[in-house]
Amino acid sequence: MSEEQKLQEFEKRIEAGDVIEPKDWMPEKYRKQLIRMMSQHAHSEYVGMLPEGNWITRAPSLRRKMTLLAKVQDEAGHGLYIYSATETLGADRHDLIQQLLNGTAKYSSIFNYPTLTWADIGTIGWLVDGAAIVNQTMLAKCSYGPYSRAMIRICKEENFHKKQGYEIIANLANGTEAQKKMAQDSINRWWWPSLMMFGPPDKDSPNSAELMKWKVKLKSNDELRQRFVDLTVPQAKAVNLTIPDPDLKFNEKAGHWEFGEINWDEFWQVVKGYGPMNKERMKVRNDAHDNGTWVREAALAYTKKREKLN
Ligand code: FAQ
Repeated sequence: MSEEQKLQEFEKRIEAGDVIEPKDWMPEKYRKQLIRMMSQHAHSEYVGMLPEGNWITRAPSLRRKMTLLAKVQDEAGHGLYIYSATETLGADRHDLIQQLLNGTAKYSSIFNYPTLTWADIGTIGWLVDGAAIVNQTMLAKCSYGPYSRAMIRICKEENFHKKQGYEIIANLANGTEAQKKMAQDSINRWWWPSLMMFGPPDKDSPNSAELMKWKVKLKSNDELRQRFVDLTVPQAKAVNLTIPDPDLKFNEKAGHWEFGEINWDEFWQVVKGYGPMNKERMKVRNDAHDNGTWVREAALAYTKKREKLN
């Protein structure tokens, strides 16, 4: 079969809703797009541990500390599932991690903002995990088997994360004036960066057309962003907190919440490495990697010893 015929067969399978598995023929560009997107996703889970990890020692109760520890560990697990899924496409996770550490790989812009108060831990669970769920529920139905299966489990865990975050925010919102103020301030700071998580507007998204053609993405950046806003505005109202957007209004006819202009200059600055916490995140990630060298060496020595014995 010629390459052209193979591509036609592949696209027919995609059209029919087939799931593509690692040993199936796939166009090189599909493989490359998946490695790009999945590795960025894995890096995001990995770096995403840092803003919250910051608060483990300062959690206000034992219950909150246990929950936060479990959540941060879950994020590490998500990174590992996705790095593994990326390896089914022929990528080597050591290369990918190296790209993250030397600053040549992208990861989600959201993790370059600081966690200034305890309320930020609630807001991250509610808004950031909430946005991740909207995006990843779609990816759980994507055309690449290992990625879609990883997403099913990840979404289940993210749902727990979202609930714990919303619970923190609801408690603060019903607490003292100072607590309510802290919750509101946190939402004011995280709302717009959360909308940016969905990526640039469709008209400026170079990868979307190809990803949608091959059913990696089933919905566009703007469609998912809108879904997130529609789901989240009523949740904010339910706990009497305000979304920091004077242009927010419900369009009865369309059945959607219309929202104001996103600051895309800020988004691109953060993506290019100039966000408030980019340098700090990379330093902490690199230090953790260096400090873990002895663990990797010990694990490798143990494996080699066992191989010799067998
Ligand atoms: N940040 O053409 P598009 C989480 C880049 S996981 C940084 O629209 P695409 C869990 C994009 O890579 C959060 N860069 O790209 C958690 C591309 O650059 P490239 C991560 C961004 O791929 C919660 C360029 O801009 N989730 O939160 C961003 O079609 C709490 C042009 O953009 C995923 O990764 C951004 N926000 O759509 C963990 C989900 N947006 O590669 C801890 C999987 C775009 O051409 C605590 N990924 N860029 O140089 C996706 O769904 C997609 O990749 C999008 C971007 C929607 C993120």
